Amino acid sequence: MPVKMTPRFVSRITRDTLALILAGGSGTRLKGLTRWRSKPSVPFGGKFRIIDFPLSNCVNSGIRRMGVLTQYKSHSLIRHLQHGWNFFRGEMGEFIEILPAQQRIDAGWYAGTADALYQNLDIIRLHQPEYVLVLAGDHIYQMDYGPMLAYHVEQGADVTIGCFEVPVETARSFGVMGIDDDWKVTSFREKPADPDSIPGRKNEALASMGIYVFNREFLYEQLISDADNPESSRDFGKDVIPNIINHCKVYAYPFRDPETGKQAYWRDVGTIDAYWAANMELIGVTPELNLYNTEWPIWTYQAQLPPAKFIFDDPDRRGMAVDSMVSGGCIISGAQVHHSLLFSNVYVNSHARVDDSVVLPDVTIGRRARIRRAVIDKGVVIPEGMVIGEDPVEDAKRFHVSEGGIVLVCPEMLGQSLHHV
Ligand code: ADQ
Ligand code: ADP
Repeated sequence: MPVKMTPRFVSRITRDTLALILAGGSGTRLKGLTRWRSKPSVPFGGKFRIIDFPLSNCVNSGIRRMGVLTQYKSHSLIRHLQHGWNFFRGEMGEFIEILPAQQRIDAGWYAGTADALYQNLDIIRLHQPEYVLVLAGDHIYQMDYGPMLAYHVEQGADVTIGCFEVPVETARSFGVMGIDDDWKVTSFREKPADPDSIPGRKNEALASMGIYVFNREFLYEQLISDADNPESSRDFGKDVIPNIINHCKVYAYPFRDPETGKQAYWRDVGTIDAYWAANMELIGVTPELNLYNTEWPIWTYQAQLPPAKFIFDDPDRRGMAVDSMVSGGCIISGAQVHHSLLFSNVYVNSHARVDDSVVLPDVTIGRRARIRRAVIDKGVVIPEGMVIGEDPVEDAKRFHVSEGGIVLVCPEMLGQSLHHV
């Protein structure tokens, strides 16, 4: 006889959930960092990639059935998933499936986020989930999805949207919602030019995190009706969600830190400035994003590497890193690293100096080079004596210089081609 479940039986709810991670967007504002890879596979935080955050959130929340929808430049992402995310046990009903755009329905690629799901509707149906959790693959945050799913069930919602408060002046880059006293969503506008504020809090607006819990049948119906609508651009934020607000039960779920009850850490590292700043924040004494929280580990792939090494064999060649994070496999040989984040396998040679920079894996920094306020892409070899970050006019001739003055250095900008590691 089937056991009757109460809505509070969260483990049952997470087990009955299929998470679909949207990882197909192009992320063009990250410039050279997304020339050859999708935004979810951009390295972040010294040893992770951005997609590790939503995937780890799923695993840590007890959701072990996942699909990753890929499209744009997915080679690096797929390789990362194969290397690092292949620990699921099929015989226990766990899996991570890669769902590339593959023209299953017609000759088109994924037109928008809703179309990405629509084109995989038969596969989603086969898994028979009770709930579908739609996530973006390109945000940095640590979130237990269990309480959001339980809230969705308790409200009797058709769909629940994760949300947080933002200053009104930044709200136009989000979906902005209005709610009633019960958190039922009464309006939704995607990236409005004139965002509405929260009643009684004129400087704040309620922004969508772009994450949604859907009841299975409700999702199927909406995807099919969206596909039948010739006016639709086939996107959740632009089309599906605004079209259902008036006649369906759509609830907002505020993402809060479970310990403080305050707004939790959430970042969209969509620009070079935001990317640099979010990485640099981690170096601080008590960053908001706690990568050292053993209760919420971020899983990833990393090759077995020896410890970071600091060579200090001569008073004139003092190898050191201060106020910095340095990953495995790095060698700081007679060089100075200050207030910087070094990913794995970075070699900094004698008399070089690195300040306020984010250095991705497998970079070599030549002797006497000086680097300031830069993001150095994976595999770059900085020639001996090169100076970066001291003269914006010179830097702009060779590299990309962001609005905030951060210099992005990619292999091609130095005439170097890719090397695989
Ligand atoms: P955006 O982030 O602007 O807004 P979008 O560019 O569609 O929305 O990206 C959402 C996610 O879907 C990203 O992870 C992206 O990689 C992926 N994606 C985009 N196009 C895709 C496609 N064709 N196939 C597969 N994956 C695709 C959304 C919401 C807003 C909300 C913000 C929060 O629409 O309402 O406020 O997220 O950041
Ligand atoms: P990642 O670790 O993110 O995969 P890589 O530096 O290894 O970073 O390369 C990212 C992706 O870009 C890979 O799919 C790689 O094959 C591709 N790539 C990088 N540079 C080039 C290039 N010059 N020509 C063709 N493909 C490239």
